[in-house]
Amino acid sequence: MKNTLLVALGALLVATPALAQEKVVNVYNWSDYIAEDTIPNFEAETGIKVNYDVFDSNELVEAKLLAGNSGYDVVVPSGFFLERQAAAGLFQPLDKSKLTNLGNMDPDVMAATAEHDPDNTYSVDYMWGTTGIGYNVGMLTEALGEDAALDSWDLLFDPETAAKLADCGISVLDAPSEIFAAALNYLGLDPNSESPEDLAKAEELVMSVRPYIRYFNSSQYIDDLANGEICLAVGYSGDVFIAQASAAEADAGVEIAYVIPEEGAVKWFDLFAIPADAPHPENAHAFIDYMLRADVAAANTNYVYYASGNEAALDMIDDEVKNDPSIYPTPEVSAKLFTLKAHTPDYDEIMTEAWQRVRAGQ
Ligand code: SPD
Repeated sequence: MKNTLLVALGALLVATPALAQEKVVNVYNWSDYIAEDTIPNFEAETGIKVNYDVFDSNELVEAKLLAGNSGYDVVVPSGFFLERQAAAGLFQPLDKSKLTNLGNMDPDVMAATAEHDPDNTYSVDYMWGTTGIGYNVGMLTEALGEDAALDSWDLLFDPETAAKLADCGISVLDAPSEIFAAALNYLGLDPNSESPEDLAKAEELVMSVRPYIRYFNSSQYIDDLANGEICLAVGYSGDVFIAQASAAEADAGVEIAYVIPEEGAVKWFDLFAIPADAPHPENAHAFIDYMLRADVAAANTNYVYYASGNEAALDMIDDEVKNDPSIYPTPEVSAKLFTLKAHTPDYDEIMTEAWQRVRAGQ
């Protein structure tokens, strides 16, 4: 009798996950990507406790999702990774009836993210941005001279220029798809090329400046730029602005700038999605819906300086953020931006090998 009851109870829990759900949501988001009070406000409003983990690379999220049983309810990969993750069945379709704030989204952003996720079946945009160059204005002027052009990928990819910056410190994102895409674009090749010959040319270019690169990391550069430990970082737009704001606050004479180089740069979208095996899908929807509220989306963008995918938030986004062309690029600059497509497994393999050689410098 006791056993029958236990089995029946177990079956009920499996059949009705919503009933069984604890008031918990496990979120895995990029580091430095949310306002300080967003999580406490959500918890106070909903009674749902947020376990919040951070990552600084798409590869890390993908590895966790592929391993399965990540325990995460909400993850935030970029579109060009989500594209193949969705195809591999790693997400559950969003239940749009539970996303009451979906109507706040910018239709242009929805159309752009539908290129990665047709009909936005599995995902909705959080923020978007570019991968460009952050630099210390004083240090670069001193190393390169007053008249040096500070708006070109030459700063990284021209060996003569990079050599002059080696002492003050260059950092590069540990993000092979993005760095090789920037290199291909600089060489006048298709940034989405999967040709091994093109990859070899991109590798050769990055290798030519490898001796001048101090490190590869996708988050350390924020503090290092702000403190004057490095003078140039290939980085994500908002992260460079965070460095800029903390340098200004420290008032120690460090001035940081961000540039979308004239040759063009990657534009990416980071998307909320719910893993297929998420333990708390109801709470995941509640969390995503909260993040889609106009006031919440505006507060996050005002704090981290990335463009919001939320159109209704625009009125509440600070003028200095929404009028900054490095955050919300003008149509002229936008025309130079390009998006990335998911790589095939075969290309991924040779690209990863090439990246290991670049990192090792041999
Ligand atoms: N600190 C937040 C960084 C967000 C970066 N998103 C990266 C997208 C990669 N293409």
